[in-house]
Amino acid sequence: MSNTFYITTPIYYVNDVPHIGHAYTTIAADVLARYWRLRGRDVFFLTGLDEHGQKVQQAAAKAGIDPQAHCDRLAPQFEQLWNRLNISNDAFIRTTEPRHKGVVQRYLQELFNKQLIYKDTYTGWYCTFDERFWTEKDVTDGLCPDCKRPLERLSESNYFFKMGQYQERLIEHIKTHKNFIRPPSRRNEVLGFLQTQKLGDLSISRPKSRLSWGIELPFDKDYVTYVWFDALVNYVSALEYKTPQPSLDRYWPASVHLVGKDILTTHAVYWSTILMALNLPLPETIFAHGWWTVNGEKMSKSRGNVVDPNAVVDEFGEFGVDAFRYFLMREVPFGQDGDFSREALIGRVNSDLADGLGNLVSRTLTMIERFTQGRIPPPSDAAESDLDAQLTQSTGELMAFVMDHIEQLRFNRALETMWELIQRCDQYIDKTAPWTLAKKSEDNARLHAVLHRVVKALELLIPLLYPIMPQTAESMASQLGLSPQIYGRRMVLQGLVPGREIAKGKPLFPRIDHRKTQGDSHVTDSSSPTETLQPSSATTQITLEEFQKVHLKTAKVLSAERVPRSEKLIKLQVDLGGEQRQVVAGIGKKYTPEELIGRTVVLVANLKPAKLMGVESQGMVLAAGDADVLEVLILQRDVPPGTKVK
Ligand code: ME8
Repeated sequence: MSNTFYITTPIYYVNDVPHIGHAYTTIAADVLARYWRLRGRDVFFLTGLDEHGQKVQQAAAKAGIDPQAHCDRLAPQFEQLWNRLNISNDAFIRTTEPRHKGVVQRYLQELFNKQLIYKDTYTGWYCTFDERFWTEKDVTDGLCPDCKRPLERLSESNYFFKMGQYQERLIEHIKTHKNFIRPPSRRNEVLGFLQTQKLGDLSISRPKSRLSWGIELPFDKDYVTYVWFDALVNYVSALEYKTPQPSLDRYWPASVHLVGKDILTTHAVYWSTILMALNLPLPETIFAHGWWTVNGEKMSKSRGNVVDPNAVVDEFGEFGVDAFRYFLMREVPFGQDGDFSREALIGRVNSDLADGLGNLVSRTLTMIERFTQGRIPPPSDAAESDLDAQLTQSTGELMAFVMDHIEQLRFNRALETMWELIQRCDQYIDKTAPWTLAKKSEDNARLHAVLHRVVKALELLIPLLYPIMPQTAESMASQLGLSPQIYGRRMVLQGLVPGREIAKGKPLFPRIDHRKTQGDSHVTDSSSPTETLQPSSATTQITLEEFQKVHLKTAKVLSAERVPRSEKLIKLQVDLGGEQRQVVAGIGKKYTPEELIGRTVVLVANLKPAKLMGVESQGMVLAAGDADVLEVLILQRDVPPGTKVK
């Protein structure tokens, strides 16, 4: 594997107000950049702005200013937001920079010289808003299929790039490079389109009479280049002047172009064929992620529901940045669509961050303060108990899974797995009961060993948490006396030194009061979330015999679909080990059918069959939560279907 890692985000339209969609792609890119830096790769992380085109020209005219001044006025809102969200990009490109323009012109000239660009007259339906022509078959009632605005019939001479001639080569490339377009559903989509439709040539110019705000064609002064040709070239032009030389050799081809699903075709088809024409290698991966809605609705200026990340961070105070980063990476599988709501964010902050991670760190620190004079206790030479061995083993195994998940862009599963370790640490503490050991002076060595082991597990967790929640990881490390140092966007821990003082500080995440209305301060008590040192005792006790009446078994989900007309119910076909069952589960608000397929869940196998909305259910899937499902119990690793759970 090459030791470089070049990651890009789309360059966003300067005209837009930055919102959670832009933040999503940029945070995901940041996670990968931070992760690979920690793993020792030579990372280059690029983001930036797309500043040419009709919309910018129109907006500048409306504001009565020069387009360049208009861009200069707007660009800082993106740069400031990335700073605020702790984005560790190595460079920020703007397509109005003279050196970028020079590279675009050089490439245009090269293609023109190779006769891969020709002039032709085209007549078609044109959408001024989307700045594009539509073919006859796309258009109904003279309206733009995309924005539904009226189209104009336009005839004009333009320059065309011979994109069509690369069709077969592109199909072959996609077929032979399984990671080129991801996730696989998107790859199939692009392949399907390329295999059934003839790929036409691409108009890469606009007459200045219609649009002057663009890069002039080097071979015809009456034209500027099409904004997408200009924009896509940023991925290589930046390597010519934003990094130390020789950087094209060093970083190209890109490791990952992260994009939203809206711009997959421009990347997978336009960009790939342009690169072929320029004799440059294609990127290793183009990953198209899903789309965020807000409270179930499409986000748009006209609906007035565009979520400004600054406002989210402002509302949640000093821990807002990491809560926001956590939420976006945890809430939906990368590649699928997601829905943003304040309630969902608060739910995650409370259950995962305050009660989960925050509580574990806080109870560990409190025990070290109380039982070992605030100093990291030494490990023990004594033989490990089964409990110890289990924690050590699962820490190692789980962390290997986390790395694999991050490398495969399964950010939500990486976090799920980290939270499994948090849970195992909690269980280890509950079972070893340090508060009982502390009462008996002869158990001092055991007490020390137990607390040491918990800190050791956290020490391994911190670097993996760091790419997603850099501030939290740093604060955890400082509080646990691990002396984090930041070296050029990488965090290095000094390691676990017995005897070193811890520095218990403020809780990592306070609980938020759901009931308060937006705009209030939502922090219930910034000094202390509900810290649970000892597990709470159960209210109603049952005997083992009573419990054994319930048959719990693992079941592999073979297929899943929504029950029609129900928001909540999902119908699953599961393999119970030689037996197939149909189960209806009320988990549809939290899960999509796709993300359940192939997962191993836990089933109450001897529950009387019942009908839910007329659909028979032969069992019950276990899930955490009360009225609302928070999380289905999914096994981290596959075990044979039908295995007993006890
Ligand atoms: O398309 N959910 O810029 P753009 C998820 N300039 N991601 C979203 C989103 C949403 N609701 N809304 C936006 C352009 N995004 C071109 C790109 S690249 C050479 C040129 C993210 O400002 C997502 O990454 O419209 C999407 O692809 C991108 O913003 C579009 O940004």
